[in-house]
Amino acid sequence: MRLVILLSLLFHCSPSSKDGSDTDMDSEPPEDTGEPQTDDPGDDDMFDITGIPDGTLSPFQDVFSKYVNIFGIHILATSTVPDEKLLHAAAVMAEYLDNNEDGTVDDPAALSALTDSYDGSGLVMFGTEREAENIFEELDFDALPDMHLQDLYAEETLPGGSVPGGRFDATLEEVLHLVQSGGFSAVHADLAIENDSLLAQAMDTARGGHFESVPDRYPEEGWYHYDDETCDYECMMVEYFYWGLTSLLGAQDYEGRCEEIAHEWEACTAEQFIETDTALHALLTDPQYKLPTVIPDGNYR
Ligand SMILES: [Ca+2]
Ligand SMILES: [Ca+2]
Repeated sequence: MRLVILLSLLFHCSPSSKDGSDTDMDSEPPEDTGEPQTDDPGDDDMFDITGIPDGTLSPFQDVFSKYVNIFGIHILATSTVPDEKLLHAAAVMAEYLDNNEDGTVDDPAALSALTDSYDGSGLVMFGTEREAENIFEELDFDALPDMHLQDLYAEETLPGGSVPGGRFDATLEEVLHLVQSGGFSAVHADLAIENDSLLAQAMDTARGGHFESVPDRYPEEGWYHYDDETCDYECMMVEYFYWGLTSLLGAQDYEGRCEEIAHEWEACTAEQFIETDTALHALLTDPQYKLPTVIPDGNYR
């Protein structure tokens, strides 16, 4: 499983560094033609694909050609990404943020953290990982805005959902990484991606100890034992949150999947998760965090 939480090359780790030149909303939808702005996400316009808007995102115009704006979060895609897959990612984004699909983002503070920190947040979509690598080689990173970004590839984006006995729809993972790391964990101290937060404590239990880096051997008693050496402690926390929430919501519970992921995560059905990881389960279901309770299905409103 790929481990990129954020495009580390693009992601700057300094605290919120919004340069003050933007007002909160001015980098928003490209076609703000004076029509009533789409506060109503049921408005079809929310899923209109346009070109990359001028303004903050201009430096991306050489690379990406398709754009959707979901509640202020940018989704940019290269020309090789099929529209259907871009729209699937957009719907999943909308569903994670407005999980009860009533048209209002469930946790406005989390959304604000995503849109107002740095130069905003975005999902960057490429046709393939190969394409992304080729583009990164050419990119002038210094010219890009200081954004919180997550990548997703069309080759792993499955609008029809995960395939029993086959591939997992990575949209559910990568979009969650963005929304959690820049949103949920940014505004709720218990979920913070830091040592000793309740999320960190739960993870230490799940791994069978506190490991700043991947141990030679994980203790037998753990159920989360990711072994990617490039994934540091913070990265491990983002993956852990993803495993927990998607397991709780049933996304990992299909033919062949538990076996496929067992080397990394052993609590793959909701039942197993609730029984095994009581600390994370308590966190994920605490109503004060307003976390998603239904796995996105790619259909928003
Ligand atoms: Ca809502
Ligand atoms: Ca839905």
